[in-house]
Amino acid sequence: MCPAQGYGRSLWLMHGMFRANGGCGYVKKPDLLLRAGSNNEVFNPTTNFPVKTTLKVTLYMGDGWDKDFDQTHFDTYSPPDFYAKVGVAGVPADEVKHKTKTMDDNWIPSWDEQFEFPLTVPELALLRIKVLDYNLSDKDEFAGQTCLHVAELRQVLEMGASPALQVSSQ
Ligand SMILES: [Ca+2]
Repeated sequence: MCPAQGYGRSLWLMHGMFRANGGCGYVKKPDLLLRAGSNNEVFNPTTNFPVKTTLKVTLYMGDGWDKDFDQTHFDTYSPPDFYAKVGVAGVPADEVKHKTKTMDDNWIPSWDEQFEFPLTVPELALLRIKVLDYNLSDKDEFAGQTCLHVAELRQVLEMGASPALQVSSQ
């Protein structure tokens, strides 16, 4: 994760979007944005499409903060209390956010939690993972984030289930 604080939400989404296609800077528009319908209508993101695929995200653990940050960077007298926000940005129907539990006083949090995102337009979906340090009386502190193009995630077949995408946090 890149601890670049100060990046706005839209800038991070752009960053994730253009990381696709090998990061060459060119990402082809998905076909659904290029095709016109039978009555020459264009794609309408607010249309309710059926669920096309379900993105399953397992957040196992996070590591590396103790090497990149000073021991007192997050909490002065104890290790940080990390939790992660996991969400999808895309068409309105697909925009869902989840949150892991907070791992108190631990530089290497092991959340081991799974979240499911039913996606109606996976072609336009970006997976966003953000880690914060929980603080009881103060504002939670940003610790890192990443944004991934769902269409480029590796597809795995699970026994007895429909095709699903699976990633682990980086
Ligand atoms: Ca804290």
